[in-house]
Amino acid sequence: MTDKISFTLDGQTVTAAPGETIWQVAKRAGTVIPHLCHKDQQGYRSDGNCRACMVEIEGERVLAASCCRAPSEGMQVRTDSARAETSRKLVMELLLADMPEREVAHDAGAHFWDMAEATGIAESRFPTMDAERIPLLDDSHVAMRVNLDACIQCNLCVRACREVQVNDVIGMAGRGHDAFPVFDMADPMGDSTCVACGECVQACPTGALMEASVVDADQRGDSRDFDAEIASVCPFCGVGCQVSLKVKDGAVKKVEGINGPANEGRLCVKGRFGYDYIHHPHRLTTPLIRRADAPKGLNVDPSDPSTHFREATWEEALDAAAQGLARLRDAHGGQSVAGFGSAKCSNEEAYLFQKLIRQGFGHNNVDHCTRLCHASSVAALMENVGSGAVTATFNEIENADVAIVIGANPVENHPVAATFFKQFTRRGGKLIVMDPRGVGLRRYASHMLQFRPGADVPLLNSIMSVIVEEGLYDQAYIDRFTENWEHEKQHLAGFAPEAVADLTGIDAATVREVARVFAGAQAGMIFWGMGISQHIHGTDNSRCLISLALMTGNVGKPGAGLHPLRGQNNVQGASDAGLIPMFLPDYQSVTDDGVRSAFAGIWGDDAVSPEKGLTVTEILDAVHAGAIRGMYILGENPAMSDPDVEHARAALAGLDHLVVQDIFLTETANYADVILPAAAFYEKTGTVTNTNRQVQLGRRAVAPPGDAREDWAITVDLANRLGLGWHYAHPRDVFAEMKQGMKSLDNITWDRLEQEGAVTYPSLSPEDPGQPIVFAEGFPRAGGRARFTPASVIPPDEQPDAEYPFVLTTGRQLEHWHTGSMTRRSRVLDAVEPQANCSLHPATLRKLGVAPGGDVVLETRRGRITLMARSDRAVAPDMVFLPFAYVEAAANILTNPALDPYGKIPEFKFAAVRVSAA
Ligand SMILES: Nc1nc2c(c(=O)[nH]1)N[C@H]1C(S)=C(S)[C@@H](COP(=O)(O)OP(=O)(O)OC[C@H]3O[C@@H](n4cnc5c(=O)[nH]c(N)nc54)[C@H](O)[C@@H]3O)O[C@H]1N2
Ligand SMILES: Nc1nc2c(c(=O)[nH]1)N[C@H]1C(S)=C(S)[C@@H](COP(=O)(O)OP(=O)(O)OC[C@H]3O[C@@H](n4cnc5c(=O)[nH]c(N)nc54)[C@H](O)[C@@H]3O)O[C@H]1N2
Ligand SMILES: [Mo]
Repeated sequence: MTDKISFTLDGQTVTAAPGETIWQVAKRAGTVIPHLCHKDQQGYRSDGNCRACMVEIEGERVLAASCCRAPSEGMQVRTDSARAETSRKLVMELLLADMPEREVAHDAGAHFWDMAEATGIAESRFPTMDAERIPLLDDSHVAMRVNLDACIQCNLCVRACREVQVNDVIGMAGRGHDAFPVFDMADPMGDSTCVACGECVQACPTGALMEASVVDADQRGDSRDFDAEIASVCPFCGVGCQVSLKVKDGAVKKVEGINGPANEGRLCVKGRFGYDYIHHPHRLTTPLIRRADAPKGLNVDPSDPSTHFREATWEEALDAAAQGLARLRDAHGGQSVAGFGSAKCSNEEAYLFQKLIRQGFGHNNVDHCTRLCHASSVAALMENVGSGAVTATFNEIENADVAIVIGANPVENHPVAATFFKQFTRRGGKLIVMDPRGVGLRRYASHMLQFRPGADVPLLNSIMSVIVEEGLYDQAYIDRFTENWEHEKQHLAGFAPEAVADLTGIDAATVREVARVFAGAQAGMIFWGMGISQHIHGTDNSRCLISLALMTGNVGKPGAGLHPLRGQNNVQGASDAGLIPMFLPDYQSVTDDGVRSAFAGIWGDDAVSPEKGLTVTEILDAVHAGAIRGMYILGENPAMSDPDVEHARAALAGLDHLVVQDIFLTETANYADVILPAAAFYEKTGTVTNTNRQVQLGRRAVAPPGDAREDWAITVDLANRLGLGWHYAHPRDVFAEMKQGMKSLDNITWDRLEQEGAVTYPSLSPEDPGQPIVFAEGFPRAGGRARFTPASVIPPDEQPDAEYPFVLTTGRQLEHWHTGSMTRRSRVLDAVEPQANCSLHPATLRKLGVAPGGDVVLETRRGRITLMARSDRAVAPDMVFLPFAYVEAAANILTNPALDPYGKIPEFKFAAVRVSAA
């Protein structure tokens, strides 16, 4: 089957790989055969319906559609025969008759016009379509326009929606010439269940479906009217979708997905339509210094900071920022200053930030949002696997037959990864979803375990106890690659599913079945998210997942692996780069003398302290205790994201000196003494590392507004004002230095990234695109063995009681990013989800006497908020789901700051709450 096929194409001998179509071979050979219903992007099935790509095959009576015809040995194919050309012309003429003229086209830059030209057709002899029969303009969606007079029924939008993104919103209704795309049954697009990924818009070859931003009031535009096209990486989540930015007049006009290793051309609503936050009038454009008499508090209007801040030159602001920190260092010691770095910035920026704190202040009090995120997962992975990163890319699900998704909601939070998960189920893969909420993936799940929140350890232990009881484990794998199995086995004996069903809410038969399905997999993957990590027993939760993978031998082979879905676009990279209080870059312990002396060699001094630093939440506690008096905060918004924000805000207010470097005047910046305006991601160059360990290059596409500057350059200037004598002219210089101390970057160079866009680490040679799967030959631990660490049941810190009878769980929504600083300033995203909201079960709302859309009061031991309540059957009757993006009803006024002892992560996913009608 692997044999190449030889055939002739227009008289030339060419070869095809098995499965290749004539169209693909022709393209490789330099002949682009006209095509409309065929999309040259991975994931699109050829349909062969438009007949624009017909070729002649010798000996065959009828012409063949080259996009879906595979060549056979010795076949003689002509793209240039008179018959083929005449046929393609006829098709184009017929289609042209159905389209508005190019002068008045919805999209004068549509792919269709190129193809008409390539076919040699400028006008049609045929009568135009009867306008009466065409559905009217549908402008019901904020982000997209539907103009079906340009529809050629090619069906690409249906395939985009159903087969690529697997959303099943678009279908064709009507017959023959009167068949048109419809949304759901026949809703206007804006009222349908469309999630606005825009895949259909990207696929449409004619402009029948278009970005609203490209057309004017008369529905005319030109998608190719841009000045430059720049390849970069989406700045939102850890999937790391590669994008092409179309820039016009210095602004991003439109975004398209390109073929990155993670996204294969796909995007979600934030990546495609959420880019415009960078052009929002609230952008910080000038350095700001607090007015002497301005009180610190949440009191600054981001559209007019002049009440509390005055504009300053960069010189003045950098001097003030550095002198304030240096004064504290000199008066109280370096320990009195701490830093929060950013997972929204590049690897180079993260690296420089941790270097500034370590070198400039002689200690390790530097951390970032990973602490609130996968810190517990990383703690468990480091402990038991020897490495914190994923063992396999999420795309490996292609080779799996079973997958578990637990405590993660990828349809909303990693939407492009979710498209691959959904496709996996369409191919027959078994998907086991475990979540207290009926998350979007449940529609695709073979097993949906909607269990009690906080009961992950008993649930996972009961699954593993069945695997032990029924002898379904992989003894050969366990013997060869693990340690502590006997102990784990004994421990699990106490967790028969019948014994823990009351705790988990899942009946024993279901648990047994799930255990058999997962243990029976040829290759199984485990994906997890914040539902696992954000608990006081988050490390135990992850230990269970690691044990489950190990006992079934599901690590280190295709289609198998452990994959904590990383959150921020660069949280993997920021952690790798050393924005962690116990680790220098590449997770090398600050307590290790050899490691410190290696960095002393690279940095030219022995500034690194051998003492582990404080974590995010410990730093804020230390501010309250008076031990920390100054902070440098880069691209984080703890005044919204920290658990117990009243405590965090009081800490920020109590600092003697706070420097905030952000793109907006955030809630955190409200407490700043100096605000440094930064360039946003699309305004700078740098590398980022996604959840798949793929290091990718972001390229500057537009200039930053006003005097805003790239983060790395600001940090360098501050370092030099602190006396550090740094010389970096470009992020590439920083990257070169990082490579000296980071083996993970071996074989990855800036030049390679410029050429290839992405390289996965580890990369074994200068040619190796990187290893999607690691640990086939053992683990980076003593003896090459991974470890089973048994986990016992620890209940959540704050149980519901008579006073606070509900369980509060917090998380995310598709359209908003964390604290809302970016997405609430994006026109489309804010229009789709404009109002603070929480979700309750309809029966609960009825009992409370609140109509869906009415207001409720949520109260915990820490505070209260009032906001709109949605009715949602996916939420258990005794739970409230609350997103944390809305300052006017900030979730973290309510959440419990109790910490996991290993990862030091707070229990964002469980608090006791009282709910009442407002
Ligand atoms: N749209 C959007 N996407 C994002 C982000 C965003 O802000 N907005 N943020 C990014 C970041 S940094 C991160 S870390 C990721 C997070 O991505 P996810 O991990 O998917 O995030 P969450 O919505 O916080 O929580 C996931 C799930 O945990 C479930 N859960 C709650 N309690 C429990 C429990 O006790 N056990 C289990 N097993 N599950 C429970 C919730 O019901 C929820 O469905 O998303 C990234 N992507
Ligand atoms: N209740 C609750 N709270 C949570 C969580 C939860 O599930 N529930 N999840 C936690 C998790 S997983 C995370 S990761 C944290 C996230 O917490 P944060 O990291 O504090 O949240 P973001 O809103 O992402 O903050 C990023 C900041 O970076 C700025 N920014 C964006 N781009 C740039 C840039 O290029 N340069 C600079 N200098 N700044 C930039 C943005 O304006 C924003 O202010 O929240 C945590 N808090
Ligand atoms: Mo996160």
